[in-house]
Amino acid sequence: MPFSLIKYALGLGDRRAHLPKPTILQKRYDVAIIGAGGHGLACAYYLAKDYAKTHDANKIVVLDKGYIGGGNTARNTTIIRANYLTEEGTAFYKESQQLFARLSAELNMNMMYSERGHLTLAHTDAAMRTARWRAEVNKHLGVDSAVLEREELARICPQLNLAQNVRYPILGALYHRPGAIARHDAVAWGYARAASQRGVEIHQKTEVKDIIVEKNRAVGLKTTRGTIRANKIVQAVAGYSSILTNKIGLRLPIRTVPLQACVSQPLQPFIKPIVVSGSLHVYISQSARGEFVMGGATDPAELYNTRSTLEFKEQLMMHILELFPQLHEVKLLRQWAGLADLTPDFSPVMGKTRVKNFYIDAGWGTWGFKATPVCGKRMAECVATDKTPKLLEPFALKRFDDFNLVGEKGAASVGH
Ligand code: FAD
Ligand code: PYC
Repeated sequence: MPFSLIKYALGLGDRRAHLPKPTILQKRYDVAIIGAGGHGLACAYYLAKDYAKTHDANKIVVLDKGYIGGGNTARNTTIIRANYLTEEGTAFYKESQQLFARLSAELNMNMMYSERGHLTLAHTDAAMRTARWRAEVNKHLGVDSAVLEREELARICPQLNLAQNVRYPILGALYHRPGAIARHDAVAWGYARAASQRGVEIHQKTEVKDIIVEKNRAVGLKTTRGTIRANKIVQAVAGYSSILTNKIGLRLPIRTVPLQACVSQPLQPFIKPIVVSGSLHVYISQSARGEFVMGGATDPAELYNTRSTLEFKEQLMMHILELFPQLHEVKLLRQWAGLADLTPDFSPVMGKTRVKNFYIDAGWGTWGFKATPVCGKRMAECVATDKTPKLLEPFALKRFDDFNLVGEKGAASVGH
């Protein structure tokens, strides 16, 4: 355990869990952020911390129609990795992984960041080829990734069924040693508390109904608690992204579909790595509490609903039990869904838009939790300076007009 965490064991950590309550919504803010998920809160925190000279933290507001971290942040399965397929993606997620590794100390809250190793199984020659491709791109950018043959795979994850007389025999895997998991609500609450301690207002149960645009410039928001004016507006509402931007005629190339996951009863930890099979559309990891956290492919049709289905569970278990037959008597505890905002190239959309002073953070589909720190930090830079940071350039909304896509489907983990 790092020394910086020992203070929690001794009860010396920061115990101020509650946020100061903002009561009234002011009439005017410098920056208004829509969405108190990990992304909106991280952006508020880095704005308040890194740009205090130009942006008064007492004039930054975060608005959420629900509660802090209650959207996809609460529903995600917390896989953090940088083993992407493109140079742009790998460099971006690498910075996030580095920020995540220091986040407990930065926010003075235990994120339960736990490096497990991340295995992407290959069941076909094509999948082995993609694994080799990813390993080469990753190594080139200083990200620890390697292709494993079956013997090494058996050493890293001896619990995995490597028998060849099964429906989908495993040929090998991409191994990403720094692949990690963390505690999702600690991430949201850590950023919320740290932003709020710097003066940022966070208003829950405050839905944004419309964005006010005058002469192609975003100037305010209509909310369920009244209208506010703001110099700059950031939208970080994940699955609901198109609903809001459609109101101002800004079309996003995004489809919203449900993504489901589930968790088992806890067992004593015995599987260390995170195991993903892109071909079988399943993944599994064992949490610090011993629960198996499992997920599958996105639902096939567009829908704004977070219901759970029996088909999902049946499909998922069919393949999970082929990979880990020893789990056949383990009981499921809970099942849930979130809303994935999918882009055509499986990469996010971040930065400025054609509407002046309106910044977008969207298109996070099934992959955005791992990006929370880097996206927050770089979006804050973009908003504060009104310049697009180098790391965000490839992810501009404009890429869909220029056909300059950042194709990450082959590294998406979840099937689509
Ligand atoms: P959210 O956490 O969804 O926050 C958006 C907020 O905006 C919500 O709180 C919502 O209430 C609010 N909002 C919406 N509309 C309005 C409005 N009009 N007014 C005010 N507020 C509004 N990613 C990974 O990297 N690794 C994973 O392992 C992983 N697993 C996943 C598993 C599942 C089942 C799901 C559903 C997603 C998974 N993801 C994963 C993706 C990840 O959860 C999201 O990309 C990420 O949480 C997005 O964060 P966010 O802060 O942008 O959105
Ligand atoms: O992006 O690694 C990921 C992921 C795994 C499960 C859902 N998303």
